[in-house]
Amino acid sequence: MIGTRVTLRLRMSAQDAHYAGDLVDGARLLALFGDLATELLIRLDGDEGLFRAYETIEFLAPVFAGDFVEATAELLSVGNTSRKLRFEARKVITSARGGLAPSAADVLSEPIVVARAIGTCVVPRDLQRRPRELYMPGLPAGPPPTPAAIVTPPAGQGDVTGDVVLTAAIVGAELTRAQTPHLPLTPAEVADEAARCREAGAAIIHLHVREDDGSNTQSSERFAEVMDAIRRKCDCILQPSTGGAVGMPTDVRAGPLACRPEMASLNCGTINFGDDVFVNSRPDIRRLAARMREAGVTPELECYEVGHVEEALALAAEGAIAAPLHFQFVLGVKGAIPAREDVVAFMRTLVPPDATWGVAAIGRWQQPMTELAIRLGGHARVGIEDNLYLKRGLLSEGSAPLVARAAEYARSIGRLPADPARARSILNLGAR
Ligand code: KMH
Ligand code: ZN
Repeated sequence: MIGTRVTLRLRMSAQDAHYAGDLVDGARLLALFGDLATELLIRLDGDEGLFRAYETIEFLAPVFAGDFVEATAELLSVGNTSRKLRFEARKVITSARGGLAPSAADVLSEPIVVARAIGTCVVPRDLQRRPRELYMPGLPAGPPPTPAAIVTPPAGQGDVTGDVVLTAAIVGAELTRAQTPHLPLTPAEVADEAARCREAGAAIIHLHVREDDGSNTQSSERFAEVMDAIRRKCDCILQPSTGGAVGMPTDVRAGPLACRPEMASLNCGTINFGDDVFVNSRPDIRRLAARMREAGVTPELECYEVGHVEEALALAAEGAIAAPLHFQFVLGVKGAIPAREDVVAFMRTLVPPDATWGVAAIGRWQQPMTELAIRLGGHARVGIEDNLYLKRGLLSEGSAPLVARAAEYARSIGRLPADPARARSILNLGAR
């Protein structure tokens, strides 16, 4: 099964120390990765397989004799004979230094990542001893499927090999040209940027609009103007914001619903938003949900906290919104839930089996959380609304490079970026 993990934990002995100062050599960690790959392949294929190549190897911190190292391997994708794996080794106990007894050691409260790698192993077809459906549930029994069959099974929550819906958040409401010269403002600029993002792999444009001077507006006329300009350039699903900018009244925020877009964001609770408060009272959420229902708009349920998922489920139980639900876990807003792997792992357990979910993470967490969501079978939103930088110190030239990176990652683990038609089917747009 994609996502399967195996773990080894062992103590580095004096025999493992190779360099001065009891330093363990990197090859020792690669031997651990090799053992992990072997175990994973045996579990999947009943065969040890062969290691073919490492794509990346990073040595990130020193390991000494006496350290306890925990190493994991995770299955990223499965081809006809190839199995792509991600490895990570963490130091969990370290021998104490600096004048203490030689037998002193400390348990690390935060494990230290000492090495990471991605590699591919091969199990020849005639040596594969497990039926393919064991690790590709949902695929018919029989001969191993072609790569095309692996990447296009029917959509669904557990569909980790299905297409991924990428959303581009290209304007936002809280950022300015002073922060990035790549913020599109005019209808023509926004439309060009939407088309670039579609080209890069986005199916949905999450949309805020501005006046030409950069000020925020939720005017339905301005939304209509920008949406028309986008539609002339590309076929993306348009998802206007009903969050607007911090401090806007709810009725103002509802402005774009007059344009009857296919989707719109519906914010599911109040949070501290940096030093501001982003207010979404329960009555206001219901008012916006009712307006969306009247206009035939599918809400994307923006959840910045665990309790927001519960609120969305309550809305569904009341009949204010219709299943199947589509959740966006917005992670890393200062004052709300952090962007962490265990948060995603937990939040996805809260959504109903027929729901879809994605992750939108703020700032430097955008890339790792996007990749995590893609690995876990979710969808993802990227773009300069949430993150200005391609990497530390390097502004992204608009949102398209961020989309392209997410799309490339998805393809690298066997998931294809959905085009808008496929995204409509995955998200059941128009079926509510
Ligand atoms: N501008 C943020 C306060 C949304 O688009 O629905 C809210 C926001 C959420 O951007
Ligand atoms: Zn927004």
